[in-house]
Amino acid sequence: MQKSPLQIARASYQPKVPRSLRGPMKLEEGAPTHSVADQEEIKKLFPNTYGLPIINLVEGEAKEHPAINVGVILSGGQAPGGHNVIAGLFDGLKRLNPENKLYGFLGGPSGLIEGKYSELTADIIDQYRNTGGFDIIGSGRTKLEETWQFDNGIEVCRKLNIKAIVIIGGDDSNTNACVLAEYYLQKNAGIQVIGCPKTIDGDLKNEMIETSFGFDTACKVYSELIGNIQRDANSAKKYWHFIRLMGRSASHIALECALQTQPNICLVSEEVQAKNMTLNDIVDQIVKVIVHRADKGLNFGTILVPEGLIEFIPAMKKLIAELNDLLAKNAETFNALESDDEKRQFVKGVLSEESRAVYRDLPKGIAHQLTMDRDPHGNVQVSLIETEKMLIEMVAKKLAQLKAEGKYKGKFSALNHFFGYEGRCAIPSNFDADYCYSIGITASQLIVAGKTGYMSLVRNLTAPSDEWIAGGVPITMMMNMERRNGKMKPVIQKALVDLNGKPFKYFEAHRAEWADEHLSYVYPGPIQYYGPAEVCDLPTRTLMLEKGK
Ligand code: FBP
Repeated sequence: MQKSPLQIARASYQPKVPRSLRGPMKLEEGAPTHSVADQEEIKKLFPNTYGLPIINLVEGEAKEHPAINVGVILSGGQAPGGHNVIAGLFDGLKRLNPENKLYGFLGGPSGLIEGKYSELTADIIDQYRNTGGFDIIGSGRTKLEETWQFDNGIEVCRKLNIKAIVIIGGDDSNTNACVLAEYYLQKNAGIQVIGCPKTIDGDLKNEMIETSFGFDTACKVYSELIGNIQRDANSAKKYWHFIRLMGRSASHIALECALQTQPNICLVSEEVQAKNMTLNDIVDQIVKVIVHRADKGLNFGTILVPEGLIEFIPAMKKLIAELNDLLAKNAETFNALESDDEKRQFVKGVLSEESRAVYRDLPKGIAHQLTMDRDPHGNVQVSLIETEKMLIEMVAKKLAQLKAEGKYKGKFSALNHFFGYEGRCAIPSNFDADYCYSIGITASQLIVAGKTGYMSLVRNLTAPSDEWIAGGVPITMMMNMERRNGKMKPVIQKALVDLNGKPFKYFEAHRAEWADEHLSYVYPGPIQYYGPAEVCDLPTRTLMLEKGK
């Protein structure tokens, strides 16, 4: 297979790991933990995995370990670094006992249920070290929630003599990991389950998990592209670029990209919700900046739009919640309707009066997208909703009105972009390559120590990698009860942008200056893999600001 010079060079990159992971290790246990909310309910649902202590890995003595077989699953959307988690897990297991075996379940969680797997040998692992993508075994979004699925998993694991499963996924997949761990303990199945924090969205973070892997690389890729667009905008001086960024509900990606590139406008969904803004308020806010810049002869600019925006406009949020419930309850009737118009009429008939009015006023395309299939976790597929195009349409209309009233003399020519899939499989940055490899080694240690219901944890990430702290956090500690598919369910609490947090505060303090005529664009350029640490190893601005750096 032909490889690029960078692919060849990256194959021999040795990820940096914390000092504690370099030699033999031992586990130190802290105090018992509690879930972030709804403690009584979570405790009742997870009697065996609730309240476990936090674990730290420290240097220890070499010990002999009997050989074990482990299975690994990649779950959900791709995120740079997934292959390195698997490589770290593989190397960690082989170091503990060269007879240890690692099996990869193919195509995501369904591989476990259907018994589709392949053994991951050294030859295979070597081809995927420090590469982007999840293609080593593939990924999928099947939700593990039914007893028959768990029981199939037991049979498959027994056949392969698998003692532990590692699930690499986001908040929903790690919730599943915990449900599975609890079930296997209740059944005395002898199968441990360990989770790993993956998602470019950056919303799987909390007191213990400082960031999910993939966020760093994806944001750097998008920021490079945004920087390039800003330089183009500043050269041609004729387009407004509306750039929608992936990230599902939370605006972490948009905010991080704004911190890296200093665009003229960046919308933050969490702020829209907190200020109870309507779609019209958002349009007015954009128009104000465009008119102001036009007055100074600047008919160009950049606007970052988080993909989850629409869900955070309070009236829209209410509408989506109603749609989620009614689609879950009336799935059969709804799906039996043939035309889009019939579906629209049906929906209008069952919505509350307030939501009906919002639904009726939406552009048809957006209204249709809101009733399309949910993902297996019941989420609206926001990556399919073209919010940036809707905003361009609405802004153009408003500017035309202002022009007619003599209040706007500029020229508005807009281009739309959506950056998401471009960054999910990029070659992991040094940060993600090192972080993921360390997460993988840590998972191998949690497994041989017999732990289950834990997430592999590496923290202190703004310090040099030498000083990172590895260990495990009980997944139940991150849980609360939320409404999903019309029912209350235990789930890992999603981290949204904290409007009192330092990254948002920094953005808030500078955005007026970035919006104005003073050209403050920053051009981050491509990810650098080789060179000085201050260019190549820096974590995200979000993480640095959160840690007061
Ligand atoms: P995960 O939450 O599974 O990590 O997925 C992240 C993500 O890229 C979101 O940002 C996006 O909304 C979604 O996946 C897109 O899903 P799909 O890959 O199914 O199109």
